[in-house]
Amino acid sequence: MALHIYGPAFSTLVRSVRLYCLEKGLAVGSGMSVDGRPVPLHSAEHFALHPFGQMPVLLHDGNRVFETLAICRYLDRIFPDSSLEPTDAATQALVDQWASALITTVDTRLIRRYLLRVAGPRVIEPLNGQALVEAEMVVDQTLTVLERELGEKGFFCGARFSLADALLVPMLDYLTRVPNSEWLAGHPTLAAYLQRLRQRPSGREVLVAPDFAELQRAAQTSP
Ligand SMILES: N[C@@H](CCC(=O)N[C@@H](CS)C(=O)NCC(=O)O)C(=O)O
Repeated sequence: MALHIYGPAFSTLVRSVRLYCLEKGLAVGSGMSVDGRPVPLHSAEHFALHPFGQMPVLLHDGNRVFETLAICRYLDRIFPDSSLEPTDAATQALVDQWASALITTVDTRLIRRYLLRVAGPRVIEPLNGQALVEAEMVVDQTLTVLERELGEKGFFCGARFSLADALLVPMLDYLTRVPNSEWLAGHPTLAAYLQRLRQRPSGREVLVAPDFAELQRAAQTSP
């Protein structure tokens, strides 16, 4: 049964799930549609898929799963892949602790409190003045922590791609796309890591320039 992610291809978390699927060798579709029918953002049908009107939502074999971590763990159970899932408890905990920190603390600092307020599909509360300076400082501090953790490793949690990489890379990719910013210039280890992950087949397919018109198209073509 085909895997489908409800959510726009530009969403960082939709990108994370797509990267994770592709690294598992799974074909996956995505978009603001279900069974080929447009489902606009925050429509009644969207809230029927996700109680808080968020994305991504995975649809597979009659199952509907929301929350990115739950989606990826569902994929692990249905499509076990020893190359992506650590078998020892310590490495599993390392990946899980970083996956959790990336999707909460890091996502909040880099995406919700900064990126979506300077660029993105709908900048509702633009950052200016002191608030901008403070948000930028937090982004820089967070990148410093991430760079220290990555160190000389090939991937964020060791020698192999893991869920942590699928979560982190879309955020770093977007930071490099903020106009007139040079976020990774001061963090060369993260910059080289991002380049390596962009060059993988999964990165080439997913980490492309965002198309923010996807939301409008779903709204316009909805019956
Ligand atoms: N905790 C959720 C967060 C989901 C989330 O915030 N998704 C964003 C897109 S990346 C979203 O749906 N934004 C629209 C909204 O909240 O209305 C998860 O892990 O999936």
